[in-house]
Amino acid sequence: MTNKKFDQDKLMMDTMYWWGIPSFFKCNFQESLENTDIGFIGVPHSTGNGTTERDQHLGPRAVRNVSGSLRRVHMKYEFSPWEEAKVNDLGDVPLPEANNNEACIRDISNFYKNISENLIKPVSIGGDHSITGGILRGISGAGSKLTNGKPVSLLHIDAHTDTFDNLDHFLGAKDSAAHWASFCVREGLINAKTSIQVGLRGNTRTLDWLNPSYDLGYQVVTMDEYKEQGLQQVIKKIKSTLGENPVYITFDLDCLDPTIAPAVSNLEPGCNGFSVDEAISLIQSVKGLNVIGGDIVCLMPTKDNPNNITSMVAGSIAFEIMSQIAWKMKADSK
Ligand SMILES: [Mn+2]
Repeated sequence: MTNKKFDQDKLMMDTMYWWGIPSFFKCNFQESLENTDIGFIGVPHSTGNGTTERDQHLGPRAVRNVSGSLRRVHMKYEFSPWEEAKVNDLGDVPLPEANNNEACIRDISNFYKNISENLIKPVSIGGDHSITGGILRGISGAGSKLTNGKPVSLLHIDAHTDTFDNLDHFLGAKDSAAHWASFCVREGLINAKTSIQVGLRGNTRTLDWLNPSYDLGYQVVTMDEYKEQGLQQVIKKIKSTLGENPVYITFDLDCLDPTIAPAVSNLEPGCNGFSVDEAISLIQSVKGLNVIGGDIVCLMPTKDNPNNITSMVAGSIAFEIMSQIAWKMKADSK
């Protein structure tokens, strides 16, 4: 078989998720950090959220498995992100002390310091939501090359605030999935005043559950407020909040309606979550902004439907975040 024919055949087969080696989006897999603008990274961590079944470390593998079929062009922006940026699968963060949350967060942070040093914009697949704390310790704030030493403006789409300052620990985890959104503000990694939490919902355990977010200075749009104000108004609010700062997007899959994302760790079945269209539109608020990275968290593959719908949705969200970064690179190169 000639090389040309093989290349043509491969091009055809590469669109099948079940053919070949399952890297993220069938990207080139490399452990070296060379020649990379955007890096997909797996963070197989699940000891930062002990409230649920502990299967969130299986998330990266599940998204790798299905994401080959999501290697597509961006119809709305009319471009191919894969052609605008050098995008590679950089593998998984090694977490040899997997059952020790604090050790894992330290290891995640060290891994991502190296990512930032190499000016790679990471799109990470978790893992529970505590990974965001480790990632931001690596890539944001004083000394960060990716943010020029600044804290990030955070676009946080989630059913929960993750600012549970009142808890000393979360079933033993301190730098936990319930704490990261508060300690990152105190450590100068997130500028809360230019950050926004969107989609908080459900009947909570206490009436004052939003107070720590307000006290820290976050802009907050609960699901009830979203329904009152409408999508366009909230998009305006996101844009005006984030401003021209370096932006980080963190997407907790539990912000979605449980019917389209059943395999998440902290289901909120009491009221509707976002549709995929709404979630994608919220992410597209950052079009043209300096997005330095993002993550998708709380996937629980062992709870997924047989068609892997939650993993497919997680992959689609990862594609959207990556596309925002690639779009900005395209705009800047003109
Ligand atoms: Mn969360």
